[in-house]
Amino acid sequence: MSKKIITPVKEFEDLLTPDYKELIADGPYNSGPKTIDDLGSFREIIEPHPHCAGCGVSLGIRLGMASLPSPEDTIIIGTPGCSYFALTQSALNYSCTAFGNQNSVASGLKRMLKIRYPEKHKDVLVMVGDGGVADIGLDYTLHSWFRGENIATVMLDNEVYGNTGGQESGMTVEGAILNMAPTGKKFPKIPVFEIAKTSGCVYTAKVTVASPKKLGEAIRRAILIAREVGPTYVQVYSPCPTNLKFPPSQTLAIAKEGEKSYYKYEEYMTDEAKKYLSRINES
Ligand SMILES: Cc1ncc(C[n+]2csc(CCOP(=O)(O)OP(=O)(O)O)c2C)c(N)n1
Ligand SMILES: [Mg+2]
Repeated sequence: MSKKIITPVKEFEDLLTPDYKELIADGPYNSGPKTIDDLGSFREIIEPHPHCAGCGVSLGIRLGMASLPSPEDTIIIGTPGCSYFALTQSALNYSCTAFGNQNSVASGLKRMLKIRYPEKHKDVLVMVGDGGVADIGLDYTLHSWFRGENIATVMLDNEVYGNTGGQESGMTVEGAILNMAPTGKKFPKIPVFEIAKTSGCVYTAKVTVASPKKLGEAIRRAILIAREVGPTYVQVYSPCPTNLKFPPSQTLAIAKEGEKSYYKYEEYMTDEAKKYLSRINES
């Protein structure tokens, strides 16, 4: 893959918006490696993007994009949901699948990339919503973990089907009342994080958008470990002001509250994953 991921057709160059020109000239990797500390000093997404004010998902995506170990050699696989909108407006390789199908598509793609580029790591990162992982895509997600596929899966957990107006997902908290769940969710959040550990994931982390450094480190580790050890999973609490009906200015405060109560930071890795990490960190 080339660092020139978005190359406009010559005839259209002049017609591009200044934002788009900036994304090409100063994207997340065209001008050297970027980290979360550099966010705000480079263009990682075209604005205005169609996310609601205070969107936790778009923040999670921005932080994730600034944490990729090799952005130019990464392809992000998504699925319908709010995340689609930011990911299609970034300067990264991205492909959207049929809803729920993401880990199957990612598995095939990763296998193909290993054959096509045996001498290089090509990272396949699944980045989708809670409905995509925990509901409609759960079967395909689990089976990619059972098979030990070398892919990293990130769930942007806004605890709702945000994109379709507020249905409950398996990750919605018990009792939550949503636009299209007016009598309240009847059962607790599905323990996908725990399931990941017992389904073949060699690295898992639970983080929130209120702790950017932890989030960035988790995604970086998940991608690195997935290269050689096995499937990895990161669950990111990304609160949704529109559907959960809190003021957009409160997203970080709500995420922070979650971090202190039911969304505490957790990280798990197998001994093999630990050894791999220390080996590559030393070299
Ligand atoms: C096969 C299929 N079923 C249903 C839909 C409709 N659909 C699109 S997005 C979505 C919900 C997405 O929820 P989630 O994965 O939590 O992402 P969010 O929008 O909350 O970020 C649904 C049900 C679809 N596009 N395809
Ligand atoms: Mg959701």
